[in-house]
Order: sequence, then C-alpha cells, then structure tokens
Amino acid sequence: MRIDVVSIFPEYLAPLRLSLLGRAQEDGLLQLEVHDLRDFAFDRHRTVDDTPYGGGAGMVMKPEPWSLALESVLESVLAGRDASEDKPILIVPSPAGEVFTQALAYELAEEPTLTFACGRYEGIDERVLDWAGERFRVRPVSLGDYVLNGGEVAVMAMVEAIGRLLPGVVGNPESLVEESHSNGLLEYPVYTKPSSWRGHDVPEVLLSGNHGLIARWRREQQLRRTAARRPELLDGADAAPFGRDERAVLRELGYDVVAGRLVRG
Ligand code: JCK
Repeated sequence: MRIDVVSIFPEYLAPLRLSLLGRAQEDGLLQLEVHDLRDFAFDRHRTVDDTPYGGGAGMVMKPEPWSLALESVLESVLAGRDASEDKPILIVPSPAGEVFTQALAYELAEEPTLTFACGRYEGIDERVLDWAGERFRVRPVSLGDYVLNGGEVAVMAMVEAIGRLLPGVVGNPESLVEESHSNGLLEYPVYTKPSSWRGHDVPEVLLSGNHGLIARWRREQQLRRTAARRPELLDGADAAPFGRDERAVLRELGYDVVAGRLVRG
C-alpha cells in the first residue's frame, strides 16, 4: 500500500518510520510519503491560513495550497494505479467526520493507496473537499469525540491501525486472525510471570491447565469488563452467542434477554 500525508508539520509524522511500520517500509509492504503543504504556498511568507468568512475565532486553511498539494500527490498516486480502479481515497481528519473504527480500518486496508490531508487551525476551507470530490473518494474521519489541535495525531493512529492489517506487517498473523474473530466484547485481562508479585496473585484458574475452564473464565471477564466500562456495547446485542453460564453472569450484571436481545433491566 502507498500512503501519502500532507501536513504543515511533516516532522510530526516521523514516528511512523519506527517499529513495526518502519520494518514494513523496509520490506516494501508500505510506501509512506509525507509532503509539506508549505511547499505549495508561493507568497513571500508561504501563507497557508487566513481569517474566516463570517467571523469567529481562529484561522482557516486557504484552499489554493491544498489544491496544488493534492494535485501533486494525485499525479504520483495515479501513475501507480490501474486506470480501471475507482478514484483514490482522500481521508480528511476532522472533529466533524465519521468516527474511525476497526471496521473502517479493515475497509481502508484493502485500498492500494490512501491520501491523508492534515488540517490545523480551525480546519480546511470546505471548498477543498468539494473540489477534491471530483478527483478522490473523500472521507472526513474523526479519531473520536474529543478535540485535537490538528489532523496529524489522528493520522498517526489511523495509519498504525491500517498498516498493521496489511499482509506480512504483523509478525504473528495468528493474533490478527484472533482479533478478526473477536466477539464485540472488551478484551479479557492478561498476566505473565511471576505468579505472585508484590502481594498480587495471578488468578488460580490460569495456573490450572484446564483450558475449558480458562476459556469460560476469560469470557466471563470479558462480560464483566464490558458491562462495567462499555455497557452500551451490550445493549441490544444478540443473546444467541451466550450460553447458560454467561446468561447467569449477564443477569447478575443487570441484563435480561428480551426477544433474543440483551436489555438492561
Ligand atoms: C483535524 C484542525 C483543530 C480545533 C472547532 C471543534 C467544536 C476545529 C480530530 N477526533 C478529532 N478531534 N479533533 C480532530 C481534528 C482537529 C483539527 C483538525 C482533526 C484540523 N483541527 C480544530 C477546534 C475546532 N471545534 C469542536 C468546534 C478544529 C480528528 N480526526
């Protein structure tokens, strides 16, 4: 996969050259190209922002440098794509985008190229997205419901989540297979040696060697954690996957089964 990122802080993306994704680039599995938006601003001060029409606080990113930067990226991206393919994807991190999820990471990992446009200030002049829509499949995407200072941190998170799904990037692909079969619950807790540490013991069942019992205990932990930390993940969930023991735990946690769905009592 080829990934292009446009930013006024290209150095911000440097950590994407480290670790797992750094290795993926050395192995030719991932091509990462980071571009400086200011290289496409040609006035004396290489200006990329201006005051907002309609008033209000802060500054807005000017459209012209963005169009020149994206045209430049598009030229190299299209050179490496089949003419038969769809338009390439342009991801625009935005607090007003659809929320980035693992499902979206899987979807985007299928693409041959991804382009990311990192805004700063109060964001990018909206006309850039309209204009880009004629050349790209534009996806405004939010990392989550909190406010960042720009798109760079969101791109780091998204590129890491997508990059680790590319074939050959994760050393032990079994962990990816396990993940893809994950049941919509939070993870169970994990432990390693020593079995007793500063007065805290590993749960006995994990030392028992009884794999059936361990599997049941882990599922119960998943249910308890999900009910405590993310109860909305259980609301309306299909009850079919939960067996007798699990339904007993769910009842204890305040859930009932109504018409085959979990509901909080
Ligand atoms: C891209 C500029 C900064 C800060 C105005 C926001 C009410 C607008 C993001 N999950 C995420 N949170 N924030 C971003 C993100 C922030 C960005 C840019 C992404 C470009 N900024 C900024 C404040 C505002 N308000 C809420 C008004 C932009 C992602 N992905």
